[in-house]
Amino acid sequence: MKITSAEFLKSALKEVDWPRDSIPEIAFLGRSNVGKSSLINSLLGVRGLARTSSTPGRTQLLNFFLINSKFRIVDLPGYGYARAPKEVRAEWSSAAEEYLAKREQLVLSIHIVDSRHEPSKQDLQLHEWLLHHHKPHLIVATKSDKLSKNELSRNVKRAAHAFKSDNLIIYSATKREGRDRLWNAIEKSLKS
Ligand SMILES: Nc1nc2c(ncn2[C@@H]2O[C@H](COP(=O)(O)OP(=O)(O)OP(=O)(O)O)[C@@H](O)[C@H]2O)c(=O)[nH]1
Ligand SMILES: [Mg+2]
Repeated sequence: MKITSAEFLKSALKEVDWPRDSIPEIAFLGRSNVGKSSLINSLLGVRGLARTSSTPGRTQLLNFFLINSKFRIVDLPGYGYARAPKEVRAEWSSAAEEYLAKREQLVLSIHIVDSRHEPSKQDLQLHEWLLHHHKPHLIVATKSDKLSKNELSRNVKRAAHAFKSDNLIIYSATKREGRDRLWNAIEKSLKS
């Protein structure tokens, strides 16, 4: 896909503040610090559009980006960030959950996992939830540049087994690996 424009629209937590139109949306979700915001930037080819950080919990709100005036990308807060205060943690996850459960124009959820690590309990729970609620989704194993070829192949097999899915996209935000495959999947979901 050719990106002609990519702009940050707004950050929001509660439903009343989400954009009120029917433009299709693609959501990015996954554990805190897994590389969601970096993936969005590399996908769009715009450095610094989504804020990234080496400290987990950087993205605390739902961030909406308008792409080509046609669809939106939504950067959701990460889960599993243990150091946040309990009340804050509850509010983040409930906002992300509320979004996933309610948003009618959500056409695809992109579930990002770290290719180095075995899927966590929360990764598997989220996957189960998406399946159970018939939400179109795909799994992206990112930070592939941090592994050797052998390690990567072993880990991807392990993740495919854990998620009971052989449809994982391997990605690297630094090397831009997997970008074309991911764009193809996004374009398909926007057409259907
Ligand atoms: N080597 C490498 N580093 C990456 C990659 N993707 C992300 N990172 C690094 O991982 C750290 C976290 O990235 P973010 O994109 O901020 O992660 P996030 O999932 O948005 O984090 P939160 O918003 O805190 O939930 C940063 O230091 C990034 O530079 C990748 O593909 N390769
Ligand atoms: Mg982020």
